[in-house]
Amino acid sequence: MLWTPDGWRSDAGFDIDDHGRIRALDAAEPTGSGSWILPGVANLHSHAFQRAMAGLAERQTNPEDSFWTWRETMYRFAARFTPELLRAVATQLYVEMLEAGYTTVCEFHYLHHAPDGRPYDDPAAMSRALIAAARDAGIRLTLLPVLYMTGGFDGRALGERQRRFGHDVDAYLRLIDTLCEDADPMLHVGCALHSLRAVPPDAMRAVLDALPPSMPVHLHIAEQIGEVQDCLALRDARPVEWLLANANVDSRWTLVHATHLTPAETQGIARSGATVAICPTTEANLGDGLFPLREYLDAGGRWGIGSDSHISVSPVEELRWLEYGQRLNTRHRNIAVRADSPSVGETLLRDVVRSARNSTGHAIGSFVVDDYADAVVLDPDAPALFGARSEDAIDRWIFSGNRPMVRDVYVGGRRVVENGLHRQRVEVAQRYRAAMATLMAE
Ligand code: NGQ
Ligand code: ZN
Repeated sequence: MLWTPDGWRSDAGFDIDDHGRIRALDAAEPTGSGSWILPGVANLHSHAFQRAMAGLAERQTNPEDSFWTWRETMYRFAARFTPELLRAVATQLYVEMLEAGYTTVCEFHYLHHAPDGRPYDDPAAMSRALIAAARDAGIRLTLLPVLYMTGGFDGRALGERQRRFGHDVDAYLRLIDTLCEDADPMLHVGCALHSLRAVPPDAMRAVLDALPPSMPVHLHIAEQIGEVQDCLALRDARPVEWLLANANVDSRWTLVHATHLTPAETQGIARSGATVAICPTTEANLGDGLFPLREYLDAGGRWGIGSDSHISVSPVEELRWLEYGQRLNTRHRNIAVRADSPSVGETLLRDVVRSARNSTGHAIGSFVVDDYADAVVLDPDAPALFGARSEDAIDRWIFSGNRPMVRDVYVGGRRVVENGLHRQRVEVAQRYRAAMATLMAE
């Protein structure tokens, strides 16, 4: 059974071309084998290196521990990475993503230079480590090199630990140009502005004017109350309010952590056609706050999910906690539904697949002709799926138990996960173990 934009189809299978794009759905290989086949999920937000510090920031450092003290711990850890270590950690992460059902990742990459801030001999060395990791794992990549220029809204210089993130506009555009030369069906290059506090307005305009108008643009927008207050103090507007007034925000934009919104901002994002990247497990872990999901859905807004700091690598957990956060907050059940879509799981997954193309720049998302055949096959032998019917299969996947139900994963028609296991998981984990020994030794 194939989950298409028209619902489940038992008569369909893929006919794909040499690049792994769907040529027809009326299909060579029938898929009616009792398996539930879903589109692969796009992970809209990742900082790959943070996978290696999952579980290492859960000890109190200060009675006032917050996002900002977590960030200090994260910066200390970030300082240890070389291109080789980044490649080993990212490959492990991408293998885990594929096993969980993510088939594309947007890598929001700001660890560009050596720890003292000097560019590597190859200024793209860290980006190339991520590209190599994605290729080794077989995941589709949207690489988003990040522009990071200032340490706050007041334009202060980067702190010592932030130096390896920095570029001026020209060097940044050169990096994008260099990376675009490597683009292929598995690699799309986009633009990321770290946040309004890290990119001055004139630099933002210069970069957006210089880049191709179709290129995806991602940025962290309003994760913390503190940054909303700073933005109000220095730009006389809240972050989303400022962005909507000062940039041509449209469907090429992805706003990450649009957590703190007024009703007018919620409406404004929805009207703009931008995508919000919600990262429920990281936002919970960092104590950010809750995205106003119901209001945003009512306004017709687009959104997708990201695993961000990778304290969890599972689309199931992101979607489950997105819904549960709303239930806890409103003391009601079944929040993410629509009049014509009473299943929470289906409503969530339908929105996620709909945002994939704009946000990643890849022809992906749904099982339709011309999209890549990126697919997740659920395991018909998983007890949680016994007796499943088309109307409850997706709800069972998202809301039932903790045993992974992903059996096989295909990227561009190529099987990379078989019986729940990535083909290279053993070798990749060995390299990760060695990398972790080095990272923990320092
Ligand atoms: C990041 N992470 O860039 O890794 C950020 C923290 C910041 C999240 N926002 C750093 N979750 O925003 O300054
Ligand atoms: Zn982030």
